Amino acid sequence: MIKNVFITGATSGIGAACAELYASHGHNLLLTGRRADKLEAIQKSLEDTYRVRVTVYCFDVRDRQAADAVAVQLKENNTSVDILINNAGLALGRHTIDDADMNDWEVMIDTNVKGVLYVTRALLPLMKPGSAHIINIGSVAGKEVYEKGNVYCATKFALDALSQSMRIDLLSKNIKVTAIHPGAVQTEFSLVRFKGDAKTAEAVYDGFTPLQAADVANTVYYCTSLPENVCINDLVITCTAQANAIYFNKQQ
Ligand code: NDP
Ligand code: 8X3
Repeated sequence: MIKNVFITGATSGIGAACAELYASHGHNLLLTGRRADKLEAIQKSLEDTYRVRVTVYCFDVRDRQAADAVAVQLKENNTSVDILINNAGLALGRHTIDDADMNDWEVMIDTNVKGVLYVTRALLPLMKPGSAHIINIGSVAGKEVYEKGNVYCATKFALDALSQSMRIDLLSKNIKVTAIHPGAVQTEFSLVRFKGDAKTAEAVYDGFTPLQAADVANTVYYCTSLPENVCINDLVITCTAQANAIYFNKQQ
């Protein structure tokens, strides 16, 4: 069955890899992000390659009105959402709590927590009881805190709590909720975290082979391909060289 898959943060990394994978399986895509040029390029490439329908919505998940407006548009077009992948998110900076930039805190909390809430709340009326599925991309940072991870970790702990809450609140509607918590994935994540400092960003992956975005996308796809009576609730995925948020086996 062809599904409508709504992916936030589809302009790079895990979101873009999910878009490609679902397109390759013939599903229709509803893709979001803030970079219009990237969205348009991905739309064209996926439509040309896979002959699927790709609709793009350029908006910031921190903008509640914008999320609501997308939902209104979908409703007017009679479009339901079968799979919602709450993926848009970021870390900004890596500082101790007495040294961090408080503006970075605001952006992380507004994006990683409130953004997920705004999008989920707006789209839930378009999700059919009995068949819809929400995937929340958490992090190992939402399972263990690490030094200088403070607010980023807190947002992912919050997302873990919200995933558990959503699962309970949507139980009577038979809407599946899966939280996927990746360890280090080589994407634009570190470049964003270190504000364009490519050297520091690349050094994050020194001495070990991290996950690639496609590894996470394959896992997301697997979770949404299971029989109707099966739901993976919570899943931690790391590369082989990572045990949890803190312990790595790095080669010198
Ligand atoms: P990327 O930086 O490659 O992708 C992040 C995506 O989120 C981009 O498409 C970006 O799009 C979008 N995004 C960020 N802020 C906003 C916003 N305010 N509104 C709309 N879209 C936004 O990183 P990843 O693919 O690695 O990250 C995806 C998710 O995975 C995040 O939630 C991250 O926390 C999580 N994660 C990442 C890990 C890693 O090591 N890479 C590990 C564990 C979890 P645009 O800039 O166009 O808006
Ligand atoms: C991203 C993984 O370890 O950089 O969520 O926090 S980590």
